[in-house]
Amino acid sequence: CPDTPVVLREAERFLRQFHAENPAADPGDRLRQVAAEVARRGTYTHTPAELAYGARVAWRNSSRCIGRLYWRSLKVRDRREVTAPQEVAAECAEHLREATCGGRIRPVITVFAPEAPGRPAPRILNDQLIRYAGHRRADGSLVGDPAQAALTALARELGWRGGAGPFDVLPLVIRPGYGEPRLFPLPGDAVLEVPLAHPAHPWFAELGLRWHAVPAISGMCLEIGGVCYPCAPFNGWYMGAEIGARNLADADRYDLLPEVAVRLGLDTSTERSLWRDRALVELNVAVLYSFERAGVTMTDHHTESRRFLTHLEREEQAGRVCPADWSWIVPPISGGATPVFHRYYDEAALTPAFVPRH
Ligand code: HEM
Ligand code: NRG
Repeated sequence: CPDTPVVLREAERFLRQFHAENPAADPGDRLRQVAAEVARRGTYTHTPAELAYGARVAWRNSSRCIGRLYWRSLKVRDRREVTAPQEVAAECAEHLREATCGGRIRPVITVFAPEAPGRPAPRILNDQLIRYAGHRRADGSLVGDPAQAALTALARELGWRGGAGPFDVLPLVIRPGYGEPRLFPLPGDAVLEVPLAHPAHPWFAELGLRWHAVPAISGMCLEIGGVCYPCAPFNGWYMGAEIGARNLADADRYDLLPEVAVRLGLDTSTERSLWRDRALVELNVAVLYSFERAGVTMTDHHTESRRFLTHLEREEQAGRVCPADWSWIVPPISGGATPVFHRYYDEAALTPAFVPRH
């Protein structure tokens, strides 16, 4: 948490920006009020309007996010009064129900209590609200998502007795401001999943693959005007390639390319058959097809790349810098076939922001 002079400087910068983009009353009164509160408490309380604006602008400033065209539509759930782990867990489940909306996914953020001097905020130790366990077996091999092996081990230490399969939804692990983390299984009605099938290959469904409908990041800190909200899970919807070209394909994740290639009858004895590339494409076809069939919102990387360039144009027209990180914006398949590949971007780090939590 920043110290008092930094809080004050950041607060002033944020409030001036808020008033410039939301012209209303003279910011002078608000600036004086905040200065007095910071002098007294070492921090200050955002108004609901400042919080909603700050969260939307943090999305707008997320230089790794290709999905920013709709940044104004983010629904902000103000739950700053909530600190108790069981209430945080219940609100996370409600967040997921509202965000999932039967498959018509809506971008939502729930903002829990901020850090304050002498009052540490609760934290969700999961990096997303919904993640699949990575079970380490006695022989050292791993079943499920290797990226979740550490959290799965922690959940087990805390008493989790979940399954041993490849797609077991992890419980939430929530640490209060003071004290030990506790486990909270997600209620079944808060988690929508999509079984994966391929439009042309009936055998694909037999692989038993699935993925959750909503990516809800819970491991980043929302920073607004010198105030840190370490517990502020947010979600949009998936771009198919996140699942088809990374989660299911990366060698250190589900590593499915060899199996899919063999089932496709490809020659895996030489790289020059491009079996990896062909397996990747079919895996991505299956992901997009399955989400559409299930009526779950998902975008593809070609459409999203075009939308992102529209977003850049709009930001430029509004007289703003739109920071972007090429290495994250360019999709992990067919990069050069999307328009976002063929240019450079501003790399400024602007605030408000989502920052990796320390
Ligand atoms: C990253 C798409 C909504 C904030 C990303 C990435 C994609 C993406 C493809 C790169 C992920 C990766 O390579 O692992 C989308 C789409 C959305 C959406 C399609 C649909 C509405 C949101 C929302 C927020 C957000 C609502 C915040 C309010 C971010 C941030 C990152 C990111 C902070 C970087 C994550 C990190 O550093 O690990 N997004 N996004 N996005 N997005 Fe979005
Ligand atoms: N690649 C990660 C999710 C990262 C963020 N992506 C989004 N965010 N679409 C994965 O789970 O595959 N979002 O807020 O929609």
